[in-house]
Amino acid sequence: MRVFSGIQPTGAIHIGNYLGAIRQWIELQDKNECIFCIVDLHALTSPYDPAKLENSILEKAIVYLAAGVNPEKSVIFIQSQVKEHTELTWLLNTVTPLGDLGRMTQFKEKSKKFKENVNAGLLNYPVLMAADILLYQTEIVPVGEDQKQHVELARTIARKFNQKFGETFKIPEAKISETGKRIMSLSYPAKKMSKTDPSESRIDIFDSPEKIKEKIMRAVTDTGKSIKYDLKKKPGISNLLTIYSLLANKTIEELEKKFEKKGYAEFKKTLANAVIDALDPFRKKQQEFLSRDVYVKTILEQGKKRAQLIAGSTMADVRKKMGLS
Ligand code: ATP
Ligand code: LTN
Repeated sequence: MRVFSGIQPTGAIHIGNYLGAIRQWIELQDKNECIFCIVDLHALTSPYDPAKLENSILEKAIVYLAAGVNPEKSVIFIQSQVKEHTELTWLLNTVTPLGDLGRMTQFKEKSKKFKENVNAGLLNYPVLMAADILLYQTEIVPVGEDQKQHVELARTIARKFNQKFGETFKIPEAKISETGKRIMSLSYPAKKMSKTDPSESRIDIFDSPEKIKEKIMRAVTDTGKSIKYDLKKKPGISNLLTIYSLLANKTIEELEKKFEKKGYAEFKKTLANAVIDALDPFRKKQQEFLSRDVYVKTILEQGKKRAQLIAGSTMADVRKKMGLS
């Protein structure tokens, strides 16, 4: 099956991105044809520093590699280097219902978050995402829960296009991890962990052991004393239990038992050590790839060529179907 997913290059990759998306990518790459993109064009819709973008992109390629994306099996490339993404976006805009775009949760949230810059790109963001997915005749899109609505819209757009112009696109399906689909912020357990929120609210996958400890010890917990999974009454502790369980490969029940008679402080200390251990290999690999930037750039260059071949072939079909020469 063809798999496609992407992450925006601005901001550091956190354990929400890892547990919600990247972990699924690693599992899928053995048996599927995977394409993983660094979606720099999407990142332009939120405030960013142009002088830092190139470096941010390279850092993300290193995250993909350090987290286990294997360039021998999967394609890794930069969205803006394959021009078909922007070309198809325009064409898909002509079949996308405007009302659907205004109803997207991410658009509503980001319009509030970046009040001073509610640009049209923010509204059209899901059309570019649909172009990313449909260009590659994608069947599976592994993402976190927050992106489900966008994948649904990509399905709608694909269906509309196929109806109007004839069978052209495969209808993709979102793949969402049951347990890691929504890791919450350490500071506001009611909100998802996010790249664009303050650093103390998230654990980045390359955070130092000291930082991890500090952030976990400061994480907002709930009233009461027990270490129990209860999303309604104990969202903070439940989120920490989920993180622990996924990173240390232990069940929530096992953890509840282990900490039955223990307090929050001891739980957090043990959790911090578990997170540090789980992320340690990533930090080591990051160091290795940082000193091999020519190798990383070569992978991106090869990825671009492989992506271009598929994207070019889909675009030729789309242009023909739409009556463009
Ligand atoms: P922002 O919140 O600023 O938009 P982000 O942290 O969501 O950024 P993205 O690049 O938008 O980062 O997301 C990359 C992938 O990570 C997507 O598949 C998304 O669904 C997933 N993801 C993001 N945050 C979480 C989270 N808190 N829990 C689980 N998955 C997440
Ligand atoms: N919008 C996604 C990133 C993204 C993506 C994609 C994910 C852009 N294009 C295609 C899957 C498939 C986000 O996480 N914010």
